Amino acid sequence: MLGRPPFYITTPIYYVNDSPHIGHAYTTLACDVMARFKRLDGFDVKFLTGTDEHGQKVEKSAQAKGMDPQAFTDMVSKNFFDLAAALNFSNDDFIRTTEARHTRACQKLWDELIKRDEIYLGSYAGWYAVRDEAFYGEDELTEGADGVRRAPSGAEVEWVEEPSYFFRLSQWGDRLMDLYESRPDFVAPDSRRNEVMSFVRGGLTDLSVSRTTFSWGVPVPNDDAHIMYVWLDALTNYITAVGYPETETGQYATHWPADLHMVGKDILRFHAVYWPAFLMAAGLEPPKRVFAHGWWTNEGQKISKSLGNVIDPLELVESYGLDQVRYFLMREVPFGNDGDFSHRAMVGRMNGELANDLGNLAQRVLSMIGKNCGGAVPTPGDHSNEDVALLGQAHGLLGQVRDALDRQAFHEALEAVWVVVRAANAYVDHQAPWALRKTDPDRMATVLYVLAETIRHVAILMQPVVPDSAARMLDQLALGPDARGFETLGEGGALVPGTALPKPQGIFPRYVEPDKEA
Ligand code: ME8
Repeated sequence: MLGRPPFYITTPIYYVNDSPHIGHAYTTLACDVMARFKRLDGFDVKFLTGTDEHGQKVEKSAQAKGMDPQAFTDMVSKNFFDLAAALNFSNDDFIRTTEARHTRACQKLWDELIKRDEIYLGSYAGWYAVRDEAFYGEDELTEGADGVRRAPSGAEVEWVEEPSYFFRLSQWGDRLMDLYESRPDFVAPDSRRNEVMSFVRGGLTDLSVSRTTFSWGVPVPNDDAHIMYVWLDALTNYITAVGYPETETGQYATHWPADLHMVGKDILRFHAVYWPAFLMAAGLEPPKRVFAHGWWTNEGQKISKSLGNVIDPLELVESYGLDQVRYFLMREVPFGNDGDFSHRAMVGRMNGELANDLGNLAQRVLSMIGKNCGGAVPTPGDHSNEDVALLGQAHGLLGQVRDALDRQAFHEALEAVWVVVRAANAYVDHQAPWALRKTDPDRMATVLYVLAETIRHVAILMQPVVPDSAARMLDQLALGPDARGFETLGEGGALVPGTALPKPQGIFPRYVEPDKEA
């Protein structure tokens, strides 16, 4: 196929039982950074997010509000939709599982599984946790002092007995193990891959895939008494959005299998075990990769509604600034590990790295150019070894960032950029262009040119993480929309001496504690 290679990335679709919080923002942000990077790197990206609107949990939340489930889901789904705009997410599609396109896809997948004898009618008697929308075996439960039985996630379980269709999951263990073994990148990070493999190795039982005791879901074709189990419904969103059941044409043909399903560690089993089994059973390709990231705590405490410490991403943006929050979330913890949100850590990164390291560098260099080079890109002379070394580091960045992001190592990508930012700061101090102004103005011009080129590389590569701020840095270098893609990195897109530059302005403000403000 000629043209741009496809890249399809998805977030989980979020339950509409509650408002979006930092965890939801985090997963979608990670996908946004990937999507923006891949677009700049020449890929034909499809970036999907959306809301999971069926099931008992959502039905109960609607009842608690005294609302009709559809009206309730319309209301809550909008909060997730609006979050995408507020956090500058660049998703190309927003799917809602109550849409007609999705019902059609689910029912078609169901028919296919029935046709292939992968689903049969039986009856279920066992434990169910509404909060997780998951079935649990007796051996997985614990009973607290209060006599309440709980799933490993802490969710309360209830006994359920009802007629149910089952998916023959027990038949898929060997083929799933083959998938994990033949494609070591299928589940990441490695520690999670090991968990999934030991779960499957432990033996799989058939999975209940329909419910009869409530009605808020996709109807099972040809059996009105049943609605589909919400996870079968929800997982199908990933193929609905590329046009399933049409598989020969359209986005399914170009973009399936998905390159990356990004999920939190809580829902890995559904994505790395059930989902590939459903797909393979229907004769469809499993996704290429599932990455399970860690969970955030708030000032060291588990985030929960009952503790009242849920972090609202919009409030964070209000307090610290959008790009500052985006940078912090991607930089603070090795992606995959759990992370702790604290005001101290947030301000540390914001002031130390964005305001001091990068903001000051750009401000110093651009104001020196403004004052001493007639406000235009200076004309460089011969390069010294130090110039060549710094430019070499800047030119090498794309390869490093690409390699890190292909592994979803966002923190490593940012660290690679910061190695260059710190080198540029050391170079300014060492070259002291302010002193050269009188003694050797030609050398000053070369030094400032090398620095401006370095800043150009940093700004272009920071676009996926801090899109607005990077755009302002590129504006200050008078680089138009066509001069911001990765094809301009390196010498080919080098700044043209003599180009007039606008008056520089600070990009990353320092955080000042409200009580210390003048
Ligand atoms: O599970 N830290 O939806 P959900 C980091 N509808 N991420 C967190 C988090 C935290 N403290 N809390 C939540 C569902 N998340 C299903 C998904 S997909 C076919 C169906 C993030 O609203 C993380 O990505 O409970 C987690 O997997 C997701 O929110 C769960 O969102």
